[in-house]
Order: sequence, then C-alpha cells, then structure tokens
Amino acid sequence: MDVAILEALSAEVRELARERDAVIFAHNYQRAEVQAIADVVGDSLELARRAAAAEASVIVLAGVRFMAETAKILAPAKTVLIPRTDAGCPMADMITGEQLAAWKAEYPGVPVVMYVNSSAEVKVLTDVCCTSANAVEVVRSLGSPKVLFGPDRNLGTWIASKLPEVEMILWDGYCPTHDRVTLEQVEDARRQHPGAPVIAHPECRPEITAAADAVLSTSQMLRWSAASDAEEIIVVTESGLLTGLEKAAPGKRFVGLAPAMLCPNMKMTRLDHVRDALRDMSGEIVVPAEVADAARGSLERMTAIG
Ligand code: CIZ
Ligand code: SF4
Repeated sequence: MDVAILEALSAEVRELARERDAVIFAHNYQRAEVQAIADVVGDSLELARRAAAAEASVIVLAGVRFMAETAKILAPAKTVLIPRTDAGCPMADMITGEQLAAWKAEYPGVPVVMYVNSSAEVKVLTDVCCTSANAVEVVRSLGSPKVLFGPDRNLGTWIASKLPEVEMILWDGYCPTHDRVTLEQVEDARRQHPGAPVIAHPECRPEITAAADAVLSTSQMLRWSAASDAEEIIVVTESGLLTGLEKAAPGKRFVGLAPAMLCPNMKMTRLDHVRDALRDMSGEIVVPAEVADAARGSLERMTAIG
C-alpha cells in the first residue's frame, strides 16, 4: 500500500478508536499494518487477560472468531467487534460441542482440557482451557493421571512428552498451517542458514518439534529471540510473528517458512476492515448469556495459570 494512504488510514483508525472509546487488540499473527495501529499485540493468553481487564467500552479484536468470543465471555459488558466476521480457525471447527459431549461420555470422570482455539460451546463442556503458552502447566495443575485433550493432537502430543506421568487422550484435530510443515522444509532451511537455531511452535507435527532447538509459543518465541545470542533464527510458526520478532530483537535475522506458513484466516483482516468496524460499529460478537456464563470458568482458570 502507498505510504501516504497507509498513514491516512492508520490515523483514521486511531481517531475512530478514540471517538468510540475502543481499544484495538491484534493477535501476533496479524498483518504488520494492523499490528502497528493496535493498543495491544499479543498471543491468545495476553489478549484474554487484557480483555478481562479492559476499561474501554469497545474492544476491537483483530484476529479470529474464537479470540473475539473469548474476549466477549471474559468481558460480557463490553461491545466486542471482529473486523472480519468470516475469520475463523479451522482447528477450532474440528470439534463441536456435540462431539465433545459424546467423547466425554466415553471417559466418565476424566477432566477435559481444551486449547483456547475452540468454540464457546466446546468451552462450556471444558474444565480448563489452555493456550500454547501455558498448556503444560494447565495439564499439570489438574494432578490427574488421565486427561482428555483437544482439539490439537500436535499440541497434545507435545504436552504428553513433557508430562510422561499423565495419560493424554487426544482429539484428532490440527492447525492446517502448522501441520503441513515438513521435516524436509526445516532441513532445507537449516542447510541454507547453517548454524541458525530452529524455533518451532507446538502446533507443528512431532517430527518437527523433535528436530527443533526450542519448542515455543509465540510469546515465548519473542522472549527467547530477544535473549538469544544467535544472529539468525529459523522460525517455524505463522509468518505474522516475524513482525513482532523483528521488533523484539532488532538486528537479528529471522527466516520464516512463508508462503507455506500463512494462515489465510489471520490474514483476512486489513486496516480498512478495522476502520469499517469502528466507523459502522459492525461485526459485533454475540455469545448467548447462558453459553458465556457456562464457558467463563474454563477461561478464568486458564488466565490464572502460567
Ligand atoms: O495462543 C496463541 O495466541 C496462538 C494461536 C499461538 C501462540 O503460540 O501464541
Ligand atoms: Fe487456527 Fe492455525 Fe490459523 Fe491459528 S494459525 S487461527 S490455529 S488455523
């Protein structure tokens, strides 16, 4: 986009946010120009915590639907807007409330941990949600020998490798963006950038996390990279994080696996969509009160851990 247009649009968004008493939250995987105008850029855990504590009357959530739902459940008195109502998470859609109810019935008494990448209906049936930043701590906190975990089998496998004392029973969901990374791609990147450490997200397949130098959530990648001595780092997660990495660790070179690692849903939201949502107060997220009330506990337990 032309620089003058970008600046004018950014200024318009900030002015509208002021007029509407709105805060703008952007996920770490959002486009750079959307991150640039946000009040808060973070992972799901940070955005959920900030939503619960928000003082503004409107929250604009530049991300995907489950993140906006999470904000609404934790801050029911706020108006929560999502600039693209069609931005979903294919992984979250891989388990429905009905499917979870049937699965639970097969394992009476076994606690349920669900990745925050799930629908409000699924959260209603969940004991504790987790994000990739606190998943291991959440499962450990239950002190249960058995746990039902979903929807991400890769994250579940990763947690199980850290907690051998827990029998993790896994739902067969996955993130299409992270799950399609191959070992060959990672090895190619290593050959092209000798000596550069590989940091991978736990949504990647087990052969990728096993080959990585560190397995980290996005917030952990930002901290790890800032503290690392490496001049060049290979990043195996959605490419939007490169924006934050370059900011968190200026002077380092980050090698992404784009175009393979783009999440089309995360990339839907452009600045003009954020502007339109604020101008028209459109894209309001509605979670029925009885669903929100029943789902809230699983999210509050999540935000209290890690
Ligand atoms: O938890 C999140 O925000 C996601 C989707 C990834 C991460 O590791 O932060
Ligand atoms: Fe869902 Fe994967 Fe996109 Fe995240 S990157 S929103 S888990 S599809």
